[in-house]
Amino acid sequence: MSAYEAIKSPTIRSTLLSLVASVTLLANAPANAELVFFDNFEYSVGRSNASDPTGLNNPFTNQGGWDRVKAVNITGSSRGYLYTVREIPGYAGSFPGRNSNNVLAIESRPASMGGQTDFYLQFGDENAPRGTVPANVWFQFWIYSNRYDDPTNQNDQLSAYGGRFKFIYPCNGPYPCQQGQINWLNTLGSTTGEPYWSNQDNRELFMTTVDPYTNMIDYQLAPDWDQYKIGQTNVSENIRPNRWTLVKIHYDTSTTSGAYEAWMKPLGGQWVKVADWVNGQTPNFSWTIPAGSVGGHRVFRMPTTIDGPDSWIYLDDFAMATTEDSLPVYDERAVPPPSPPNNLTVVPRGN
Ligand SMILES: [Ca+2]
Ligand SMILES: [Ca+2]
Ligand SMILES: [Ca+2]
Repeated sequence: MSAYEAIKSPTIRSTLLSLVASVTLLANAPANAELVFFDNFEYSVGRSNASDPTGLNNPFTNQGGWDRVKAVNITGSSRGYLYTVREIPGYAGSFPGRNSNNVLAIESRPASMGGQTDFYLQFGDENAPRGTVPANVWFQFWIYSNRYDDPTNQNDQLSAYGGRFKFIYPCNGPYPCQQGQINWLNTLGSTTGEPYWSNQDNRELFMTTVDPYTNMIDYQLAPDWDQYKIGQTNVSENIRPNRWTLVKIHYDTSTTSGAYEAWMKPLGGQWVKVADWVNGQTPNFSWTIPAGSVGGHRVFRMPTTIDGPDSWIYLDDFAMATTEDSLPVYDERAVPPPSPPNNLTVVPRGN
């Protein structure tokens, strides 16, 4: 159940209020420090279903805690599928989420179905409280971009990407989100954004952030027409094909001084800070939020519109929190390299 759903229920709301009362007694814990939303995708959604035209009553909403879904296999449209899987074609390892047997599949078909996608999981809605998506918000999820060439051509998943597409799309009103209703747009794609624009390989994914109405974010070393596409300030790590990557994102629009930071960690590897855009700290950068726009959002959708080649992206353990410390921590051990055998006898091949 999502936080927003909880607020709509009087019984749970009173329970929550008493919990809040208890929490405020804990002197060292900020009362608002919490994991706001978490979905481990441990439920079953098929790829061929289309049995819920409302998008309001399906396993994503009933078990995953989302508020609405739109996808070909749920509502009938358009050009994208959202489902859960227990196996990924071409991948033999275990899943990286906690006790994970299921992951989310985000299958985008703009190329084979003739146009950009329009599909999403939605948290909150346009009438939910401001701050349903917190002003100072942390996201974290495991992500896997599949490139699998099936020898039998039954399960080819040869993902590739356009330069940039919406991934986490928040709003304070109806979609498409209007100016003044959106403080940031989280985007993925093959381009690395400002300041480097360094990647040309459309099989690789990088994370960028866009100021959708180009009136707040200014990377001052870029031309004005490009100043609002802030990308990876470190391009040594990214969401590589056929590898689980843990992604952590921080946006802070709780004051007039905006901030965007992001980190990536390969399964078994180390965190790398890949984006560092903090007003007042990052050189040659300003993000000034109009007073009327300071705050969080009422809703977000993921991913909405994707154009370009077809792609298959998998997610596990999607989390949204008000503090970094509230996010799940993974202490997965890197698989040790195999020890060289020391008891073999070399036997020349005969004849
Ligand atoms: Ca899972
Ligand atoms: Ca093939
Ligand atoms: Ca400028």
